[in-house]
Amino acid sequence: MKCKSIIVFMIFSVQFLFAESGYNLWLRYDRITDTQLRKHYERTTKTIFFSTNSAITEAIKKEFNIALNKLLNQQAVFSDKQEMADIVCIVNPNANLSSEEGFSIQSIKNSTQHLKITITAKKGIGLLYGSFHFLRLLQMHENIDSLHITSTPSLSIRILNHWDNLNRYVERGYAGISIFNWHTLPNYIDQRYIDYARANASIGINGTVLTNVNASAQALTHDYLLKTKALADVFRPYGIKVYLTARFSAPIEIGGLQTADPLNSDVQLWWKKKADEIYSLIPDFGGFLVKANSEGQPGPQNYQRTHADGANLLAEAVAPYNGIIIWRAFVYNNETPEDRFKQAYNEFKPLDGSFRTNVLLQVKNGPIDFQPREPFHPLFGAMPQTPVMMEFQLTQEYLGQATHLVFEAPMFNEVLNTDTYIKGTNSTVASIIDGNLFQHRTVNGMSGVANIGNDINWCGHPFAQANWYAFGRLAWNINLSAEQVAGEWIKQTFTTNKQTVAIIKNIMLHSYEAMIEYMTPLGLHHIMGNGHHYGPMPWGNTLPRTDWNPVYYHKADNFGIGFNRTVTGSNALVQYAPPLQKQWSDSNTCDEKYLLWFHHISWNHIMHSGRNLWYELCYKYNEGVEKVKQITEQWQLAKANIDAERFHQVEQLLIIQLQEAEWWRDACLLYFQTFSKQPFPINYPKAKYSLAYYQSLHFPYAPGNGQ
Ligand code: GCW
Repeated sequence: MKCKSIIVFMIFSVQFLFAESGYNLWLRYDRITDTQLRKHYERTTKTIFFSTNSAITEAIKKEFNIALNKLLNQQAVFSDKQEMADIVCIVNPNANLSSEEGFSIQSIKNSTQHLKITITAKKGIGLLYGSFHFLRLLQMHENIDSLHITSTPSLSIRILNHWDNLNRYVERGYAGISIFNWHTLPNYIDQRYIDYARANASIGINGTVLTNVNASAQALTHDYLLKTKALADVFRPYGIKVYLTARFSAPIEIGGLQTADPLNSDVQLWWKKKADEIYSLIPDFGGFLVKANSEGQPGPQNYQRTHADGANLLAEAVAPYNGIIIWRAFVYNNETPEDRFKQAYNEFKPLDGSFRTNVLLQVKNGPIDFQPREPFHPLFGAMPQTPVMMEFQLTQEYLGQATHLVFEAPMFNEVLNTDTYIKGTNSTVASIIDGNLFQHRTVNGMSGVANIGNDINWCGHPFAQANWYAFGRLAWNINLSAEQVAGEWIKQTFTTNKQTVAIIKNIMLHSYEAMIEYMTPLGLHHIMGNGHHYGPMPWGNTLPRTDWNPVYYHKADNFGIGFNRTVTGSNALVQYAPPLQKQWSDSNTCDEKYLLWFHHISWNHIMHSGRNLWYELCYKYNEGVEKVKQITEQWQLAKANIDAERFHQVEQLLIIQLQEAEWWRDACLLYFQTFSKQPFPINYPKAKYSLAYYQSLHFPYAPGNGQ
């Protein structure tokens, strides 16, 4: 009996050991089974030399240890003899690189045909990025015999925004609670903090905002700053700076002042002292991220001051320490009955030129709010004198949260590659945020609203990790294609098997368009359930504010559907450069993917396909559902080369996704049909339930919405 139970126990523990929880993300370093390749890599990585020693080089050594052990079953050996070493890591301040974070990797064969890899950087941090790059090549089973790589980041600030509250609740978080355990900090350092830093550093992320933009002043109290310092100390060897959100009313709430007026000298002094205190603990503190006068947050407008007054107040305080202020442009507390689309532009454009040089303006990719597809935000290009940062949302608040497989890199590409025409052709959004178009070459950046929580696999859906990965890689190299990023991620996360990589890549690259089609095709937007933002609710709600009501956005009536933002409507189009205005203001030349963003279109309008709008809508919604079906089938083909645990997780999630894609299609179309009054196409799949049923549905519990 005893013996039997020991055997059973052993079987379980072996299974447990080899189960793939997803915890290791893309730093999985799966053992290389191709003997020839492994032997070659082993020979090339036997000894490693470092020209310098620092906390960063220690971090690199640890990573080599982990990686070589797992990939090759080889201990990393560090040698102090450069000539003898196989991998030579050199810090050379005079290296021919345009950035202190950049690196070069060269492989050279010596006279005896022995391969030597040299990684060079101006500083330790560049070596860290170069080493991670090299390890990525090994993980992807790349040929390393003739490497001639030089790489420098496109952007200087590559930063995650955590919408994490101090009580570990994550606003719009779908992967558990916050990984930052403020209760046990500063004394308890969770291994997870180190693994988080490793993961970020491996893709070039160099900053993290630890706290929610809906901020608590408590984060700025001394006790909490000690906790932040503990995290900063863990992250520093990985090149990651910490930032906090600043609640504008903090001088009142924790400073005992009567006002937070940015022009008040006591307020100014309070922030200066706060900055002194922070920097005495964390000398490389990044700065503050601020959401002000938006969705009920306090801000300078409470004192009849401008956003620039507010931003400059904080910028002044952190300037002596080279800190920065990231001021968000996501504002819509405007009570005048103006199209919400226009508000950020209207408030911020006049302030161009009035921000201190250490202020960056952070703008969401589109003008409304992280909808499945938005045209780019017209503030990109509108403020030449201000460095404008991109804010993407990795947590899929409006993109199926953590149950839908949606790879966001195609969306990042789409937005970044769009031509704004603001300075003639080739004025892409990318060229604005990377500082090339308006010469903001020293500070520029990109933020990703993190999709990270304490779920074992960090992001909830096994594929959601890919959005974190893609964000980091694109912030490093803004020109990477979704396809390239997907390929890299799959090989490191799932398998290097060519066929399976191709299958999964195909799934990922089609997932974004599929989701748009089954949720909000042809430029529909903001028709989701209110509050939790999950599932369809085009019929609207009874909330007092019109801009919280889906019917405000789709404006369906007996004539047609869509928001008229042309000159005969809200004229939001005037915020774009003339060539785009021209193209988008004519419903015949407007890209159909944006049609209902800009036009109220007749149900009988003939689309490029030859179908009328109603039929096109039916077609698109169903096409989205069909694409999910295809994805589900394709996933089965990947089974042979994927670990059973993650295969099954995704398999189950795809079933939910398919049901919900059908839910979106049927609920939206039944509702819109009450206006179009046209039949469904012949042989169209019959809705499972009636409109009344969908309308009476008590929405399933969805996380991320509430304290
Ligand atoms: O999309 C909305 C979210 C809010 C969020 C806000 C913002 C942090 O629903 O939860 O608040 O955007 O970006 O500030």
